[in-house]
Amino acid sequence: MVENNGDLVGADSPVVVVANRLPVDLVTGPDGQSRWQRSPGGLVTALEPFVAGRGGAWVGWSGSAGEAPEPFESGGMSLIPVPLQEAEVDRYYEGMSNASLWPLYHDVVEKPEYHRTWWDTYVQVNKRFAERTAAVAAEGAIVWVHDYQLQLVPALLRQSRPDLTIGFFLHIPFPPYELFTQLPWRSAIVEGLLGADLVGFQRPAAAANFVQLARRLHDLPARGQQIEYEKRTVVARAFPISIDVAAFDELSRSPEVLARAAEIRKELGNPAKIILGVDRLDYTKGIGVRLAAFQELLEDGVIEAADTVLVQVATPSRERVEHYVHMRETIEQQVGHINGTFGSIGGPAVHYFNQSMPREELAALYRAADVMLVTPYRDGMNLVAKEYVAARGDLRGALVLSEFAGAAAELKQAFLVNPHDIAGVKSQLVRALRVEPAEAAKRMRGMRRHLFKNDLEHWAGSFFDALRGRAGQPASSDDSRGQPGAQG
Ligand code: ADQ
Repeated sequence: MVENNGDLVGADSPVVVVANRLPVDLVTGPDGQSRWQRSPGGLVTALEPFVAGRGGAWVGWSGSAGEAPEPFESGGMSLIPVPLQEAEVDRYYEGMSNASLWPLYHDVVEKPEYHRTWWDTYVQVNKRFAERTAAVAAEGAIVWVHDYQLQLVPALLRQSRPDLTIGFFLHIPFPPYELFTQLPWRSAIVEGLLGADLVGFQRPAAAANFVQLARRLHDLPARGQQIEYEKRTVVARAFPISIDVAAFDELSRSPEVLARAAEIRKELGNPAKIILGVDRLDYTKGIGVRLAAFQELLEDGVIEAADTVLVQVATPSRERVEHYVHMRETIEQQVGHINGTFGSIGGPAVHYFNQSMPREELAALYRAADVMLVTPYRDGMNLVAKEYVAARGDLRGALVLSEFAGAAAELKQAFLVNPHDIAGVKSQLVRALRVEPAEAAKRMRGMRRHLFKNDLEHWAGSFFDALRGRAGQPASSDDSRGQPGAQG
């Protein structure tokens, strides 16, 4: 066991979150001084109440390569930076995480690359995260590890600290046996995850894929959501992530956001219909599909650029990974082609922004948009779809949503589409553009009712409850209540 160092910030933490990134970013203020600022992400908001104020710690990378800062206190939490050298960022993060695991777990939308040097670094970095965690976790602590960058941490941690209760949550999809097994290091990853007491996924189907892998690849006894492994029971089940629904609802009703929404409409030339896409610029998000559907509808004469515009906001992302550079060029060419053909002076058909936007501006865009287009080929959940619904307290607007987003299992009243079927995307988009207000309101009301019951606090709370329930005991039969096997 790694001995706790009493002098260390965060030593003896009863709750530890482990994630690739710390919940803060280093920003330089107007006075030229650098300081840590809480990251805008929803995950921080969701986990903070369970970590802060309980002497909890968060282990993660600061976001800059090189030497790591000393552990420090922030927002009631002890933050424990894990150092990553430039070459490790290349191999562990951009390589193994984002060019091997990311495409493999997203149905091989792009071809994953496998390199032994990337894998070796992934193992090395996972060890470092596990060591840091072991050094700060109190005896019998609860540890919650996040996402595909850290899949070996549960087993590494259990080796040195069998006293801990370990949970793992995968934010992205988990592929079926037939795809997963192409990974040269498939057994190591499955064994890494089996180090946890509770493995959480976005959808029941992903949990079922994992149970099946354990059974077929490792010949382990498994039933329903439970896998027997090394005299322990590992539970695999779905915990669909959500957003702070009430906060987004409130923000989108504020006079400032409503005024900005009206202004956006005006700035766009008061078109009859505004179609909106908001994504991280990623090949899994299907941005090209929606541009193609929009273009064909213009060509067919079903819609006219003079009264129907598409606004696409795409946050720059992973710009050092090759697939992303190529995709960005393709999308920008597509936008250029549509505007060259259908735009007019001062009146483009597609308004494309390769930028990140403040939440207030996003809320105003959601509020201004008649149709929200969310068309990923595969997505763990997709929070944008949930944000749009949360922003439509006026019960107007229509959501077109890919069946392959985790959110589709919950937002059943959306106009669901198969993003591989462009004719289907076109016809659902037209339906959404022409939906009667009464039907739109009925759909929106149903989706909002679901979201208000299943918000971010509910997600984090139910994971922590399930994890605490696993502390020092074999799984009870209650763990398998109401969780279907392979569907979803
Ligand atoms: P992501 O792939 O990043 O997350 P998503 O769930 O859609 O995808 O979340 C994106 C977030 O970024 C949203 O909150 C959105 O508002 C914000 N965002 C997007 N574009 C923006 C822009 N231009 N400016 C500012 N903000 C922008 C991964 C998985 C998802 C899973 C989440 C959470 O891939 O499937 O839902 O984790 O588990």
